[in-house]
Parts: sequence; C-alpha cells; structure tokens
Amino acid sequence: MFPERFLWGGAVAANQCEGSYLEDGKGLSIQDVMPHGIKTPRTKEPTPDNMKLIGIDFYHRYQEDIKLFAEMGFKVFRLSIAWSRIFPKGDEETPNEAGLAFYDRVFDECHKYGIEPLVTLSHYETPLYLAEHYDGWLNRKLIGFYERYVRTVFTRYKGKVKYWLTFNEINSILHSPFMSGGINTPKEELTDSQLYQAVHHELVASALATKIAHEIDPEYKVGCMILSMPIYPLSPDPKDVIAAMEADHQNMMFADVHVRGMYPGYMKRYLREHDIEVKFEDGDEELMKKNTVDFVSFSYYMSVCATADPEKNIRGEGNLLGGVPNPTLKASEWGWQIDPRGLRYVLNTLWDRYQKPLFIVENGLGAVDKLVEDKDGNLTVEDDYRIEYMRDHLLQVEEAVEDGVDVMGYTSWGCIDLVSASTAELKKRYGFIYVDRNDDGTGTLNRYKKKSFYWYKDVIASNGESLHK
Ligand code: BGP
Repeated sequence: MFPERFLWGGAVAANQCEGSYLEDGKGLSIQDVMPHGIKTPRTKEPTPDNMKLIGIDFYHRYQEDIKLFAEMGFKVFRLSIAWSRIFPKGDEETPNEAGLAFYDRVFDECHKYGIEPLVTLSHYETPLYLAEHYDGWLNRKLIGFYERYVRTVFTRYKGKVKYWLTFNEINSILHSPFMSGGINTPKEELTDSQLYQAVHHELVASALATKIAHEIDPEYKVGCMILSMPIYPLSPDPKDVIAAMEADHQNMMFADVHVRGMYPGYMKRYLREHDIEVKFEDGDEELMKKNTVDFVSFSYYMSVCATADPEKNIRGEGNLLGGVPNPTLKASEWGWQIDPRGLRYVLNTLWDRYQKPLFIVENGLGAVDKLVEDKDGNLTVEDDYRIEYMRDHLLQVEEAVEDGVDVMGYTSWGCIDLVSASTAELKKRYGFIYVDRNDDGTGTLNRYKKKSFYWYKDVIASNGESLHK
C-alpha cells in the first residue's frame, strides 16, 4: 500500500516546455543553441529548427495545463525555474522582475488547486552568457552567480514553494558537460581535472544552496537529484561484479557527497589513481559537511550492465549515461531498456545506504503516439503501452514501500508532451496529455487527453489501489 500522504504528480523542465525564449526579458540559455539535444554540436545562435524556442507554449498556456493536472488529481507538480528568466545573463546584480512575476503566477495557479510545486533550480538551462564568458561550472565564479540566483528565488517564493532540487541529474555533467554544466569548451578538449573541478564547484554550490534555503525558511526541504541507473554485472564473474560496482561509484559519489557531506574514499582513490587534481578552497569541506540534503530524489528510466571483458564492453543505446545492454530486457523505441524491477532495486539500495526519504522525480516512457478519434468523436491517444510501462513501475514502487523504503512521491516525466532533452524531438512523447505540435513546426498546440490521463487519474484517486485491477 502506498503511504497516505504519497505525493503523486508529474514533472517538466522550463526549457522543454515554456517556449517564449526571449519574452519578458529572458536571456538565452544553452538550450536555445542546442537544436538537436546532445546529438549535434551547439549552434552559434538560436535556429528555427530548435523546437524549444516555442516548446509547447507553456509560458502562455500554464493555466490550461495546470487545470488538466488538477483534473488528474496531482498533489505535486515538478517544474524548473529558467535561470535566464531571472538573471538573463547570469552575472547581473539585480533580477528581472518580469521573470520572477511569471513564476509567481505559475505557483499561485498550482496552489489554486492544492498542488504543491517541486522546483528544480537548474535543469540543463545555464544562461548562455555564463557558458560563453565564464565556461560555465568550470569557473568557480559560477558558485557566486548561482548563490545570488537561488537566494533571490528562495526569498521571493517563501510560502509558495516548499520542495527544492539543486541540480537536475547532477551526475550527468561527467557525460554532457555543455548541457549539464554549461561548459562551452568541447568535451574532447577537457582534461579530467577540469571536469572534476566543475563537479566540485557544483557540489559546493549545492551545499551552499541548501544552507541558504534553510536559513531563509527552516521549513524548506532541499533534495539532490541524481540520474539513477542500476548497473548489473553482465555475468556472475566477480570481475564483472567489481566492474559494475566501480561504474556505479561514478554515480553514487554525487549522492554520497550530498547525503554524507564528504567525498567518499573510493572517489578519493579514483581521483588519486587518475592524477585528477581537484582544488578545494578554505571552507569547502566544512560547508559540504554541515549542509547535507533533506531528501534524495532521482530519475529512473533504465538499467544497464557492466563487464571487465573489453570485447563485450559495447555501449548500447540509452540515456545520457549509457552502458552495456542487458540481454534479458526489451527496449523502448529509442533503445532505452525497460526494467521495472530496477526501480525497486534502486529504491532499496538508496534507502539502505542513506536512510533518507526518497522521491522519484522522473520516470516514464518516450514513445511515438497517434492521435485518433474515440467513440464520441473526441481526439485521443490509445496509449496502452504507456499505461503498461507505468503500471509495472508503480507496482515496483509499492513493493519497495512494502520493503520498508520511505518513498515521498512520484512525479512521472513529461506529464504533458514536451521537447525531449537528449534529441530535442517532439515525437518522443511522454505525456498523459497530447500536444499537437510536430517536429516540422506544424500543429495547433491544442491539448488532448490520452487514455493514460484517465488511467493515472484513477491511480491517484485510489492511492495506487487501481494498479491491481
Ligand atoms: C532526463 C532529463 C529530462 C528528460 C528525461 C527524458 O535525463 O532530466 O529533462 O528529458 O531525461 O529524456 P529525453 O527527453 O531525452 O527522452
């Protein structure tokens, strides 16, 4: 059984849904020059083929969308603040009032329906100016700019927001330094020392944000956000088991620092043995030690395998991290292997390790949907495949709850169709709500309820009981 106060909801990110990329004083973000996600290099300027420039026009349609979320019974709505709406370049002294006012309106709209906002402070949308003039998180100055930004929003939205996440999928910076860390220097030119220095800056900034949040409002709950992906040994060979453990460390170190307040021993060893130098400044250690997170949040889409055998170590399709495909699992249309039990596994692993409340803030199926007429002549999508995916995953969440794991809530990714992060496509749809917009720019932007809309509504209304029907 799901806990009584389980926070059911859905999740989006500003850059993938808002559009209006220059409206009301917004500055450019790195996403505005990433027309094809991480598949192709950034462009010099925004280009018309970049679907995020219009997105799904959430900027103007948020009232209609939040009303639909309320109809499904959402208790929580995860969204991000576009940093470049608040500080258009990122290094200004004073914020952009029109940007702040927009999120006031969005949060007020949520509260109108009793929906609690869950806010990501940085979701792959560093202001472009900070990327181009400071090389993003490579530069320690970013900590100061981020500090000013988070202080501004923590102060402004006191009483309207309770749950905050510091960096979306913070561990992805090792794999996509531009998208995740606003680092303009091409990945191939970065040394490991530079990359881990940027990681350190984000970890320090995250601890600082946690400190400021608690000072501004002791009721604030701050979480880290990790891209979680179980890494199974490809075979029972102990060498594969160790390979899987070491690969897992590359993700877990981010959560370890956030929860335990220090670099774990295996991480220090990794840095030492790879001649990676990370500069700590006075006070960094103490800051991290004293300002650990209140809860741990994560995305979960897939699992992978690891092996010590170089011949079998072939990277498959998948999200930003990737790994060796699991021969026992099927994959989505985009090659992401589907593994509902992996979610129970992740929940148990994180709970055993930290004993901190856990929040699943992303999970879902990206698929091609077809708009059809239902028997009453209304347009809809018969997305039984999505229902099956989500049911299977939610049943595993329930298993974890039975295992004794403290799960705060579940926000499905892309609760309304939006532009994908890795490939910037609209045809990769995750939503309960279909948005009529296509990758060639056509479409009315009208919203239509899919079959999964009604299914999720029942799940929420029955607090998970209907999953067993
Ligand atoms: C995560 C990101 C999201 C989201 C999701 C699905 O990595 O936090 O922003 O987009 O993955 O990925 P995609 O959009 O590439 O299908």
